[in-house]
Amino acid sequence: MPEGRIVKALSGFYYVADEGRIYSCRARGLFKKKDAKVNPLVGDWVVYDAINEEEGYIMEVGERTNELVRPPVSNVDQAVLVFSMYKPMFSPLLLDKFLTHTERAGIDSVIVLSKADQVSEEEVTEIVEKYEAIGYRVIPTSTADERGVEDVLEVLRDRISVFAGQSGVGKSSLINMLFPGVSLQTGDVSQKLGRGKHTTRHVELIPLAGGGYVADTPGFSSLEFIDFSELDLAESFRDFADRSSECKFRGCLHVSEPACAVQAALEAGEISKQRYEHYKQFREELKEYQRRNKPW
Ligand SMILES: Nc1nc2c(ncn2[C@@H]2O[C@H](COP(=O)(O)OP(=O)(O)O)[C@@H](O)[C@H]2O)c(=O)[nH]1
Ligand SMILES: [Mg+2]
Ligand SMILES: [Zn+2]
Repeated sequence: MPEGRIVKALSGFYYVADEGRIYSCRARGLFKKKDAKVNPLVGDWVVYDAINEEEGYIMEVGERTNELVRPPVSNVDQAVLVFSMYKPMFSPLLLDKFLTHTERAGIDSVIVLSKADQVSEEEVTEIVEKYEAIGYRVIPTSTADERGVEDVLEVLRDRISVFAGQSGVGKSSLINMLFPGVSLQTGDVSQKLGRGKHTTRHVELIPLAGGGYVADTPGFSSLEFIDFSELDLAESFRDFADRSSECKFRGCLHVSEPACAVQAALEAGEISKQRYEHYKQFREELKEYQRRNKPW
């Protein structure tokens, strides 16, 4: 039986893309996966049974590499984190926070520095070098001179991407510059209207001319440390995780443990003091979240 990818889900139909065709499929109830029951999600690879050239049934849902709740989409290859250099000002704290969430979700990140035309070259370079040293791709862009277009198109190619970033950073402008005629839903607006938070948002994967898909709804709108343990948080800092195997204690949280490779790297100036400060701040937020949400 053929395999395809769910690119849209609406009113009980799953739209499966396969070799340039879209089949509107029904699912035969829920699928058993080990002991839990799973519903098909946009992004899923599925085995389907076509009854004609337009319709079919989903027979099987493939293993997922990851799964987001808002928007409900699976198998995301990367988050494109859009951060503007100006209005709103670049916030390393917020970027580090987004990165903890993408790492926790098991999704790679590409950092786009938008509105690069508004600041000096030095300011841009400093951020590029800092985050590339940790292992993230960083692309400065500007709609004023179409800077970065080729680089962003290249990283989007053949992958499933979800855009993320505060309201006003230039997500819609960027999408318009990259793909004239394609629109990104304003998740921002529906949240202001009080929707979006509790309802399952509709999401659609938009196929890109060069191959790959972009989710039409921005992701990572909630940045609370839900579903994080203290160790999860430590592991969500790539620069720490790279060194933690050299810490004396397994499960080291890099705070006051002896023979900690992360604290040593911090002393040696190999880990950014600012990143470490953010880590400690997020630990407090995480503990506060856990206190507020105790089940007793
Ligand atoms: N100077 C400059 N302004 C930009 C750039 N990208 C977006 N903007 C402006 O920033 C504002 C917010 O952009 P928008 O795309 O709506 O942001 P979104 O809320 O993230 O979708 C708009 O006024 C845009 O014109 C850029 O590269 N350079
Ligand atoms: Mg927008
Ligand atoms: Zn350690």
